[in-house]
Amino acid sequence: MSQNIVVITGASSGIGAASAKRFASAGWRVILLARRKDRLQELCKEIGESTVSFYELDVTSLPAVEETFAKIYETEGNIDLLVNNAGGAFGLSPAQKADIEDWEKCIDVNINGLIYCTHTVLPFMVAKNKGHIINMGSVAGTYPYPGANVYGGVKAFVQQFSLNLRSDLLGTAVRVSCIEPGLVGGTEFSLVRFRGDTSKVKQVYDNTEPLLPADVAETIFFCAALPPHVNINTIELMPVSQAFSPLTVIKSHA
Ligand code: 8X3
Repeated sequence: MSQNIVVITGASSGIGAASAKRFASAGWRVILLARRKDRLQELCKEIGESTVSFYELDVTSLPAVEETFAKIYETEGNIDLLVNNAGGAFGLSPAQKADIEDWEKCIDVNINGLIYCTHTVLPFMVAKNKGHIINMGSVAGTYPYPGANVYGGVKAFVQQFSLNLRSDLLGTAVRVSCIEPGLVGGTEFSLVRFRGDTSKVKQVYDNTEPLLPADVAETIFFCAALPPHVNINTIELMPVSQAFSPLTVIKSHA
């Protein structure tokens, strides 16, 4: 039987890197995509260069995405699984104070990057009648919270886009899943969100036990490893230490 091939975007750290390790440990061939070449090189060395290779890629450039996937198909012959993991949040300001550049960046990486990769691989997967796309959503796509504004909006897009892909792909054997984690520690998510302000990052994770990248990677692997007739549409996961707040009402002063 031929080796399964997974392509992971945003693979240089956090959930992407943990997923690379999880799939490699199960005997998959892993292709890493990200912007930071030095990190990708390190990860390749760590996992083992016979199992893993990488391409430097900014997913927000459609020509670069198309060129990179063309190279992958030429070299590898096939992609069994695409994990659309690249994404992130930029800032946590209330909407009325947010930078428009942060919103644009958020839309660019979380939506454009994801649809560019998806649009590029889908025709190949449908032609083979085989393949799986796993998109990284977030609890922010379902539950609003102060400061999430556009980040919550793009993750709601990822959730609904994933379900809509299922509608279009009905009648094919191509699978689509959306994984929606809550608080995940051990990633650069908050460091990016707070522009490197480590004291703010510390406040988010201090004295709590968040999910770890390996927990999310295990969930992604679970979806991929199920028999081909099973499609996980959506999985939402949170640490036990996280739950919902009540709706808030402001009382006027008497
Ligand atoms: C990250 C989860 O809760 O920090 O997507 O928005 S959360």
